Amino acid sequence: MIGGTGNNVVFNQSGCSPTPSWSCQSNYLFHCSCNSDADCADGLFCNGVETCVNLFCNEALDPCLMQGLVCDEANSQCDCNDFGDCIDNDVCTFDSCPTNDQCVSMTYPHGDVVGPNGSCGPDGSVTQKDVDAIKDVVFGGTVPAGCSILNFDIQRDCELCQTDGKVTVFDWWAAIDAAFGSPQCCGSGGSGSTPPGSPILILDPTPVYATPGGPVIAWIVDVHIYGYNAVGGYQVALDITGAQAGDVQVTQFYTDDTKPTYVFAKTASGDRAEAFDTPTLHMMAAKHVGSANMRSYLTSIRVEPAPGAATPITVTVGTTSNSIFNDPTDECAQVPAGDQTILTFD
Ligand SMILES: [Ca+2]
Ligand SMILES: [Ca+2]
Ligand SMILES: [Ca+2]
Repeated sequence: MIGGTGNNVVFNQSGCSPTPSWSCQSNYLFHCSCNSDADCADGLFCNGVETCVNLFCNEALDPCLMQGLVCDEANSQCDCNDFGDCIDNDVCTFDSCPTNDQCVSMTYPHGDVVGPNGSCGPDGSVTQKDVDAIKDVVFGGTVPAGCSILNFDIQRDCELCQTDGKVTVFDWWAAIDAAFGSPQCCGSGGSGSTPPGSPILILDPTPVYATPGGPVIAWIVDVHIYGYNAVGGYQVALDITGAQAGDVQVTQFYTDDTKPTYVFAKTASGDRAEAFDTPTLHMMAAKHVGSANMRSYLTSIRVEPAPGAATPITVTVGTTSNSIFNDPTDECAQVPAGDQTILTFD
């Protein structure tokens, strides 16, 4: 507090007690002394609470800075800028900044993130609109105007009822559970107790020929699951290695739910499945509502050379550790990367 607006702030040695301390600035000897924190206080909220340390006043910091909020001197409070400033990591409250002033955290039905027209914020019930809004974010879309993406983080991967700072299929699945009357969090549901087992994934490739006996122009790779007690939802993630970048492409990523071994074959109503396919991530996610029916087939990809790529080409398709399963009570297991299959194009 060099400058002396507080109490008992002096600029000469006589004010120092018990021992004078000096500093040299611009050819003058200054001593700014204090005996208590109160001597240093300047009455302003937004530059923090000054303290007296070793007879010198220490400036403090903006009290709102660490919280990412904006200091409001007139009201001696920290104000929010947007909904993201207000996220409290409690999945049972919807956090907002309605007037760019104080954060508001309101209890809501778990997963109720949008209104009937898809606008940001709870409307009192979890419907398909809420499910779709979260799903859109999971698969690369944007949140409704005003919302923070973290408003859609309503569950932790593989663990119920906590946030984890990201919006994944688990958040989407939680909204489906809530919309279909089985909310898993916030007093209206509970965590599962079924051990998830130790699932493994098996890749089953089938060649596609240009003509009978002709060259292989594509491969269909089916993905099967074994060793899991009951599937409530799954996310299968694959990677392709071994070719020059761009030499092969995934031309289809789908689930053939007419296969008799399809994991949800017997009670298909209520299924939700989405493919998420980018140059670096090939992922299928599905969620089943209702009783589980353990079968083995999950999903398929079709892989073929990119137009103009020189053949022959050999690549490896493998499962990655981003593959995750949960059972009907949302107990879940991450599947270690495992099976690989080698594909050759003539
Ligand atoms: Ca919250
Ligand atoms: Ca809603
Ligand atoms: Ca999450």
